[in-house]
Amino acid sequence: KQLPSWWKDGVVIYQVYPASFKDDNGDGLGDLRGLINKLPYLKSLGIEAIWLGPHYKSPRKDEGYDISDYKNIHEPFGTLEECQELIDKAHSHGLKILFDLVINHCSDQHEWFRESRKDKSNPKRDWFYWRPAKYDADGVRHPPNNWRSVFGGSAWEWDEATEEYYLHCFVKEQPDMNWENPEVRQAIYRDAICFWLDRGLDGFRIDTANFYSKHVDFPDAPVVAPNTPWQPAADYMTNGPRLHEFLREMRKEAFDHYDCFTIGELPHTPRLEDILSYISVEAEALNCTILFDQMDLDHKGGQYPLMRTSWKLSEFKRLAAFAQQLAEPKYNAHALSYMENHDQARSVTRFASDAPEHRVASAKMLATYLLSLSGSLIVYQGQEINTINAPKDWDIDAEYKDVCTINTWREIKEDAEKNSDPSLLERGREGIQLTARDHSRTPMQWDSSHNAGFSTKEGAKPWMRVMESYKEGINVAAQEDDPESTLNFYRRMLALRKEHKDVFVLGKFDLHDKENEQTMIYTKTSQDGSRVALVALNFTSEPQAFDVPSSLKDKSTGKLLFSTVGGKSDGKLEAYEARVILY
Ligand code: TEU
Repeated sequence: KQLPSWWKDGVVIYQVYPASFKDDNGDGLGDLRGLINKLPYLKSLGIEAIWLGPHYKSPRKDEGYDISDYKNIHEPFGTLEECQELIDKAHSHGLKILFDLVINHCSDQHEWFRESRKDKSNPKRDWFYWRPAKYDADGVRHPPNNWRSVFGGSAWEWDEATEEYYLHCFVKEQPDMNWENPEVRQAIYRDAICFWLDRGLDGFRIDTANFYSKHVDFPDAPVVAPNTPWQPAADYMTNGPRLHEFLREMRKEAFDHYDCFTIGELPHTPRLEDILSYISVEAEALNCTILFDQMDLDHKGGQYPLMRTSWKLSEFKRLAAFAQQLAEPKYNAHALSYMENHDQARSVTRFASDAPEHRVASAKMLATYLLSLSGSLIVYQGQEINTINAPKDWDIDAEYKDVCTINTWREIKEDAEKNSDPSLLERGREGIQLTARDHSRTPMQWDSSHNAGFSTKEGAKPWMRVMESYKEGINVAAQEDDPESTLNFYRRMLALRKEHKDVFVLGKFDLHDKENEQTMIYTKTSQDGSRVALVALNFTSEPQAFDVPSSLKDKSTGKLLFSTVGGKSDGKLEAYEARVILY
């Protein structure tokens, strides 16, 4: 079978979060019309594809990851006709377009679940995981096991009417669909996948792609958090015994009928052999994956998902090198890298510095890193204008909207009170300020007008507070006019990536300073070995010495491609400088 070609050599994908990209009709939520009008902007960046976050009909308990109708659009975002127009106009700009595919769970308002919960004999009863309660010696009712939902509390919800629990790995309004039932799988292929590919869509970013097969004997998870009954259960919720079978079937029955690209999100999958078993060409399952370990380095260390953990640059680099292996021809797979998305706070704040004097250099340094990696890449909206996290003086209860933040913050407050531990509260607040998903969900900053140009209609109130940083040069219009802006740096770097495709897109990645905690020095070598790009990054606010790797020392041909701070070609990197030398 011939492989699809449009993504094979690597593509740069721009992720749009529909609620916060551009509000055209003035209701405070982004919409499809707003996005359609911004296609020329996206084209001007030099990206090749768009991934649109969930725009389907949804009660939005988890911002659209709870879909109540796969074949329809969330009304405030627009209509089916506008969606078709978006696909067609993206194509006429030469851009591919991917949607989000959220099929581990649906909304509790989806027709399938409404039927399922009606009564035990309903033909769709078995479309979800219904299980009886457990009763203890005192006759007290308990859920079937101790699994903690990813967003807090038990992963089971009691249904009063039919007196059984149903499983929800995420919030209770996101019931998990029973993939063990072949009718469910066929309905998903038909409604959620083929319906859109038939309309010209180019592929999907597949949400929680390793949750479809779980341990359906539902054993208790080991107790790691003794102060709560609900234990982290990712090992049981993901990568279950039938996952390969399900992914292959979905590929064969749906994706293989189209020239489409599939990016599967694989949380909790750190091992190379497991990853390859899903994404190598021989696996005939997914085309590539979104991995988590590198971007989770500074959080997810314990019981609460947003708690800050200390991270080391050496670990960051090790995980970068690990993921870049997937681009090596010997693995017959495809690599994909990212630094931000709608689940990850802003990279400048987390991995470099968002201080006013450092944020532009930081963003260019991180852009040099990301855009010099082999394979496909995702750039998240706002990343190209060095957007930073929301300021620390934002009141968590008033301004943060994400259900994960809200639940976690509630849990932390309760536990702090219960255990008389005010330091827990402080650590919780600090964690949220650094890593909450809300930071990447604030409205896109287009210009310096009211609401940063996101919602321009008179009286419009954006669904999330707009960050004041738009007044400090973090907006598209201001950066358009400045040749030295982060925005124009992204454009230049994306062009260089194409011009030197042999090293940047297809080259072999070799890390040269594994143990160093201040700098990241690596080479990208073309497959035939004839050309090398040396990338030197300073992750600190102090000047750092760097050594040209010995393999390059005797090459007299090294030519400075660029330095992000106009650096001289001496042996020191300035604060947050990125320098690239071509051999
Ligand atoms: O995220 C999958 C996932 O595992 C998340 O729990 C992630 O670890 C978490 O957001 C970090 O706090 C996907 C979507 O990207 C996310 O937006 C959804 O909320 C989730 O699935 C449920 O659909």
